[in-house]
Amino acid sequence: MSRRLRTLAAAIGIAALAWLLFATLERALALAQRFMSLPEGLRWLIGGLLAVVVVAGAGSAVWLLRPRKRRAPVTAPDRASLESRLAALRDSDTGVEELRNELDELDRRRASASLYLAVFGEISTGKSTLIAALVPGSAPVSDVRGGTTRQVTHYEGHTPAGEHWTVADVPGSAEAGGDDRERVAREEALRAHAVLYVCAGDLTRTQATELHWLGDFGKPLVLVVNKADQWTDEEREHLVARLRERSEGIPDAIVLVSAGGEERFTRVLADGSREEVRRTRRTDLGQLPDALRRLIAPGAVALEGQRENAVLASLHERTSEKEVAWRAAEAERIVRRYARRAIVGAMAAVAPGTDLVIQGALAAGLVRALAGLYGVRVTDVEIEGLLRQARLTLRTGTSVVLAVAGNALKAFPGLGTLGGGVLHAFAYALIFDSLGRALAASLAERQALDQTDAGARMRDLLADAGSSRLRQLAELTGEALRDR
Ligand SMILES: Nc1nc2c(ncn2[C@@H]2O[C@H](COP(=O)(O)OP(=O)(O)OP(=O)(O)O)[C@@H](O)[C@H]2O)c(=O)[nH]1
Ligand SMILES: [Mg+2]
Repeated sequence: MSRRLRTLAAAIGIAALAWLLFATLERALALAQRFMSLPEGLRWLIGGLLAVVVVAGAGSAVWLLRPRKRRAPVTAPDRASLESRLAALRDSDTGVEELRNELDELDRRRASASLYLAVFGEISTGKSTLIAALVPGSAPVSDVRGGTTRQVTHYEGHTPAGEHWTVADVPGSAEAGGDDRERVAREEALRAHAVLYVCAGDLTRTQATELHWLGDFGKPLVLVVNKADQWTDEEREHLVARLRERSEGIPDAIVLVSAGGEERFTRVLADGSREEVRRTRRTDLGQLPDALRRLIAPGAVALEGQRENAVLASLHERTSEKEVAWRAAEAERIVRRYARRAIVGAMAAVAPGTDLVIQGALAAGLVRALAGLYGVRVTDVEIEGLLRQARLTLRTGTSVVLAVAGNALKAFPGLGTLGGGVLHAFAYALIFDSLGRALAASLAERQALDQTDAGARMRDLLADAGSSRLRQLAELTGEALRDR
């Protein structure tokens, strides 16, 4: 179009716009005049309705346009407290070496001053193919369907801005039976300064959860939608709009790419023979290099604090899991030790036929040992209160306990050969085991000595005739009596 024609078109456009504005103004004035001539009641009613519509419209606009704030990253404990917790666990031999190694890796990466990028996402979304395009010269990726990448592989190269970086290819998540590999992938994502989260279409619920999880750790990330070659322009636009809504502002950018890769198919030739054909797809990284440049612009040193925070927060969770497991195992050992003493005590002190009475000093020792394990302070008065309640429970539950013990004796006839009093010995094993387990569970959950809660749990356990538990108690009783 020539310049004169363009000027003419612009002039016509401006005139049409002015005319439209004038017509709208005239119409509004006419409406206002008609409005003023209405009876006063009707004027108030229409005015009120208009006000409601305007306020609702403005409210919706504000809500839709509100800035999406990134959630505050999870808080991490300070390094010293984490180290002392790991040191305390080390004696317990519960595989804490792996956690210590994580701290060493944290230091190693900081010292290397290299920027780490993790390419993370579900299986077969094209992560390895994308890395081959991002880090030219990296080892070629095999082209098998699903579960190709089994471990973390690092590729060294240069960022779009020319700085040194290390890109991690990790196993895909959501693979059937691939929980361990998924854990490895997640840990690597947390170790990186920034993450590319790769998907190949709309986010599934699991992918959305994964993305939120990364967001919670405050990871700088780009959502990469791969295999864009499969969609029309309209579908791509629609997809990006939908992803923008579903990802709730977590990614720093959303970009569409075609990582490329190879496709294979079988061609039938004119003579009826078949031929395997391999074809390389075209790589189109679109806006990804720009988005990446912005993502890692602060550099490894500036992003280090955030990275360290994510690793320490994850270590805190993993350490807590180990502590819980270690305490549970330790509680089990304590309960077993006291149940054993109760069995021996029962044989020495209880004449067959007498009521079951909790052996006070022993039970108090059990409560103190368990409270100490869970770091809960208990007074003598509290212990006495708990034992009083346990005795009351027993007074009404003696027949239940003896019935359970009687059944156990029948089920494990070997116990009968150990002589008289075995019924009572077994009953005490059951009582101490129930009291100990009830208290340990209550302390673990409430971090306090809650008489009512522990009492209720104990009642349930006393009546619990589950065969594996009874078998363990029968074995303990037999062992304790033989070793006497
Ligand atoms: N259509 C299309 N297919 C692609 C594209 N990029 C990768 N693929 C194909 O997707 C499949 C999986 O690619 P990979 O790179 O192995 O995927 P991955 O995410 O590393 O897979 P895992 O390691 O198993 O998690 C392969 O068949 C690739 O050829 C793309 O841009 N378009
Ligand atoms: Mg892979």
